[in-house]
Amino acid sequence: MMVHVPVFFYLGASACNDNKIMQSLFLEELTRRILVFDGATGTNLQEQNLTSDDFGGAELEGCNEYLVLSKPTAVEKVHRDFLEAGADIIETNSFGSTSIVLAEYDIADLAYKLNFEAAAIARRMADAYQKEHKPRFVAGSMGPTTKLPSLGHIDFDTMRDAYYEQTAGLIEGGVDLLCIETCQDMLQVKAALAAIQRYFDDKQQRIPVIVSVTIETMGTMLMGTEITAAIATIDPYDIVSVFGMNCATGPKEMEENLRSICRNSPRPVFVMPNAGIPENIGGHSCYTLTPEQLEEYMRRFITELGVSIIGGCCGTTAEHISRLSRLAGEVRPAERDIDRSPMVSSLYTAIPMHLDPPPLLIGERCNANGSKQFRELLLGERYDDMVGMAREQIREGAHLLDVCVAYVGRDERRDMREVISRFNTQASIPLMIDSTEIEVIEDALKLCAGKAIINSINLEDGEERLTQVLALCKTYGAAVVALTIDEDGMAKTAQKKFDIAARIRSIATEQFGLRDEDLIFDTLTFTLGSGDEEYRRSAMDTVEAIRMIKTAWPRCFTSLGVSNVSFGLNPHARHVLNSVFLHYACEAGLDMAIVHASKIMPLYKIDEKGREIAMDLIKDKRQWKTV
Ligand code: THG
Repeated sequence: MMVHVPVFFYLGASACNDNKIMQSLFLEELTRRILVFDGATGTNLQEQNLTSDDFGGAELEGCNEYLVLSKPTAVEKVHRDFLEAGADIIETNSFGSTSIVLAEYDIADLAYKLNFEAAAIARRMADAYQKEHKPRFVAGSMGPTTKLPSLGHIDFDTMRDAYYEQTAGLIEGGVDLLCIETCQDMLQVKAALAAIQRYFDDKQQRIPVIVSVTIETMGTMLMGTEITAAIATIDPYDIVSVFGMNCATGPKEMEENLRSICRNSPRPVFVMPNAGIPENIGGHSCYTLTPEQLEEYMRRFITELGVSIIGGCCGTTAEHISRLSRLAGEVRPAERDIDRSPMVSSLYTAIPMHLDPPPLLIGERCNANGSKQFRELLLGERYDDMVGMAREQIREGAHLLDVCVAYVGRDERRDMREVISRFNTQASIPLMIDSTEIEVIEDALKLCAGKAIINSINLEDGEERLTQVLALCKTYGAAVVALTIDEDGMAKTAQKKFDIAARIRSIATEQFGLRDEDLIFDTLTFTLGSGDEEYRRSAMDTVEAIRMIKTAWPRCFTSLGVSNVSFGLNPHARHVLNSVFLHYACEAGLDMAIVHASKIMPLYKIDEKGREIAMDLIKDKRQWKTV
């Protein structure tokens, strides 16, 4: 879907409905002009030829973050040079100031203090250069740490808590915004965002947040994440005001991915390239991109792609920033054509939630209740072989995987962790977490680097459990399947299904700030295979409710567990009925379906007789009985 949106629309129309963030002077300035970040901190500290004493002793040598205590004048000089060059925003010298990184120097306990001091120094410097027509801002730098949670180097909670401490130090030290930068692993970004959200909730305040990912020369993030997957993963987080990329390469190598960001991310776009890819000159690695060259790339990025925040990463000097500052005064960003199609993502790739033609196929076989093979692997704790089943479903055409490990007598939390930690890196497609247990769902979300879907919520036991899961959607940036079940049980009529959907939608959007596109309604698929009188008309009600939901809220999604419809029939009849039912539901607006992908047949492959019998069954044509 193409929507023509002027570049600053996202801010003007309120990126979120929180007044405080709209009062941010930084975001206001961004609607008026191109803003310029500073250049490299690390390389410009190195230029000063600091001694072991400057670092506070041999054991701390190389720990740039400690300089805010041991040699603050060195940090001030970097800030001053960039402010003199015209930078609107300076970044705190706190890239590695989480307890995770500082532990390598045995100073993990100084994390809060180092962040606070880094912020305070930058604040003082920025304030000294503050002018009414040129406000200066301080961005709190939050680096990726040295650990990759998707590879199991660190668990989510430990990482989140370390980022929380960094957030507290930076904000209490006086930063205007936070910059989660040089991101390598989207699970790391989620941990940082969970920390920041928690801090905002605890203190009832918020400041703008930038997320900036690093795309390596191979064209993906270090963990293999494509740019569209990173965009999809960030999309649900309304605390993120700006999205972009920095580091690893020069501007030339960034162009294609930057184009994707400008096209697919609704937020203002940020770019901070290195001064080229370092070249080995006389045994030293040198950054060789000149200020003029950087300026020319940036001019195009602004005027052709619509980038609105620029700066420099490794190897960029005050001279580079001076050029960019002058450029910013001369140009306006291009208007962007933003494609706002909602996506889900794995660690690696993104896929639209509405395929054209539909449906999005959700593999049903990684379900301990839905597959004997999967259940037996689970009982044997053959977790790696379960990955094999996931991969088989991908080969068979699944776009997404439903994962259910609930089995009586087993520890579902442990099984879910074992399975999701593997699927996250070893299955390439997005995941649907199929569980009714809040702890199981949360454990799974802490291991999913992409934007996942929770399966499912309903109102069977009232609103309490439902609201707990909706809160998880916000914290972990997930979409959710909502079943049309309420306190009276499973809705049978189309109207009742629609009414329950409406009730869930209003709770999700009004109380939790979810968007229509985060909601996937499942209007319940009962079996027609048993001949049970009560359910003879059920398929029509299910499909009619899909139509009503899609008509009322076109941005909401719909899904069905299609194979339920044919329980009790022989395998061939099941495949025919499932396929015909799926086709029929898609005509009414069904977006996705949980299926055995390889067993779904296109209608033309089903003989006419089979199609007719199946349709008669679906439409409850009584004459079918006598055929
Ligand atoms: N809605 C939502 N989630 C769901 C369902 C739904 N999750 C579970 C289920 N329904 C969808 N998944 C399946 C999985 C397998 C089968 C049916 C639905 C199935 N399995 C074969 C059987 O039981 O005969 C077993 C095949 C085997 O053992 O290999 O039919 O409706 N939101």
